[in-house]
Amino acid sequence: MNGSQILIESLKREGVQVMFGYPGGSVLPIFDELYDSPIRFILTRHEQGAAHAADGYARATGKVGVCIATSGPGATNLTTGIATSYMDSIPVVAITGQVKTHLIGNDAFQEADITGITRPITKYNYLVKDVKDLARIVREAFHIASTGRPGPVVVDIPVDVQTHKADFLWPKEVEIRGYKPTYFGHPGQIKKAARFINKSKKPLIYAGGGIIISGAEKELKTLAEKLNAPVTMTLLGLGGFPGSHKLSLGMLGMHGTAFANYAIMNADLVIAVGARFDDRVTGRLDAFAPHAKIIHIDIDPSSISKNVKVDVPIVGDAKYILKQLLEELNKVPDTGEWFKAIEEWKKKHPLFYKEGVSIKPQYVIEQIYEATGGKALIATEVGQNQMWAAQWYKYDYPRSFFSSGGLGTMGYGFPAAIGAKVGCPDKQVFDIAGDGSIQMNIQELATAVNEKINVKVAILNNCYLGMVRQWQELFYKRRYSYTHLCNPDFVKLAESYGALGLRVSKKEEVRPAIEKALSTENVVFIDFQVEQEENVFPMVPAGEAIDRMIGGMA
Ligand SMILES: Cc1ncc(C[n+]2csc(CCOP(=O)(O)OP(=O)(O)O)c2C)c(N)n1
Ligand SMILES: [Mg+2]
Repeated sequence: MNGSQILIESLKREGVQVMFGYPGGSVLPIFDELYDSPIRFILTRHEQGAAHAADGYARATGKVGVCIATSGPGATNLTTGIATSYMDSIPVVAITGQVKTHLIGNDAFQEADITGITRPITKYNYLVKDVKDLARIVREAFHIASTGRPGPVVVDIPVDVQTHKADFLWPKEVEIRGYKPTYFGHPGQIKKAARFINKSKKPLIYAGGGIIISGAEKELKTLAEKLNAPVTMTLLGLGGFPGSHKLSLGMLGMHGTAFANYAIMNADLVIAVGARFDDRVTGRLDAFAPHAKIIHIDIDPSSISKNVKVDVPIVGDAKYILKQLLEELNKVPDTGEWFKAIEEWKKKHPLFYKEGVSIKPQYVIEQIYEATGGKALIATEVGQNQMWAAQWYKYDYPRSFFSSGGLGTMGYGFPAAIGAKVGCPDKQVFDIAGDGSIQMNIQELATAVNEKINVKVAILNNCYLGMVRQWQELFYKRRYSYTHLCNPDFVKLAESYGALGLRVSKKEEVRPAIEKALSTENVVFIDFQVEQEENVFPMVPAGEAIDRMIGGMA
């Protein structure tokens, strides 16, 4: 077989059913092989779109997402998507073409040192120098991407390697020296954690994206119910515990609920599961959770005690460790008094927005929630739209919310929604977008329409780079420096691609437009002309302790 045949055969053996990408000179042999391969190929209109679509597919299905691009500019266009997946621990294999082996280092046409460029934004990367190594490398790449703390892996394949011949040798097992993720928690540490839990009167579970990655949602729910302990989630943890459950406090952190932030600042025990104490969660570090002992369960040993010193570190997979912990727990803490305090905060400081005659963006999200019965898959862009989508839709299911948390990539949501819809064709998929962000990958309208990937895009059109404007309003004396947007006509724009465009300028049109989008067998853009200077509250100003919130209090 030649290298391209070996690649495609390897992808098939890995169970790859779909790839997203864009062709070019250095991947021509691979594309020739794809031409009559059973793998569904989705031609995006920009490589960044392909990388985000592969990421959205991975988040929605739990499988490894695959994208491909040519050398040089094709490969560099993937990098924002790769970095997005890296920051959020998403399993993606990105295949890039490379110039011929003997030209590497010669500043050849369309040469970019993509293994060098992506070293800090991949879990691992490979330059395939010999076709004999290709099958093994692909096998390893999928293994590394999907095990332990997942992440993106780049496989860079020079175009001559794609045509060189070798026998197809598929390794039975993967054996990588120095790479052995730990799955089971240390029994001594589990016992210690159980002792801390037994002594606690004000426990709080702080759940991150690791819950969803490890499929630990059932164990988490059992634990929370057994302890009668409140649960707060990070942005990436949304859906890991049902948002409508009575023990849910919603999201914590910079734009978290006031009661979640008060809870973590008053808890005597924080059980952090698959979360990494990101600065958007902790606020001022030396003031974070001052009264709490901290148990930290995480598969990545390097994230333990990285930002916050913890009392009981447990390295391993969240699902296994929660199972182990549940077996160890016999006494259940009495959390009655704790819940009284929490109920008080909930009553005093609920999530809140002021209704008016204009369309409030929060109202749009609530209506999407109601119209879909909370069963849709929701991708977001970045900015206010993202935070409102996190606050006002209740995520009851894992793998139902896709957002660029770590990198905060504008332009992520639309292609990610496309990838999610490809992975879950029977689900309604929304991208909750900002008018700024949607224009960063608007070209993917062509992909969605041509491939009949019927995602719905709800643009919260505030004519601003809203989140930046909010900071300018609050911290830069309302000097709106280059954040006002003069937008295209989104309805005409959608129509020009063959999608349905709807404009909504009155409150009473909101729900009918959502219903119309849901019943339309096409890609739909809804231009919601929302209140322009609405702010996301509550808000913890940068560098403050997370109970020092401003705004949004009823
Ligand atoms: C690629 C990229 N560039 C810049 C930023 C900085 N940024 C964060 S939010 C934001 C504004 C987003 O505007 P819009 O998409 O309209 O969303 P809104 O906040 O108005 O809902 C900007 C510029 C970013 N996150 N990503
Ligand atoms: Mg905006």
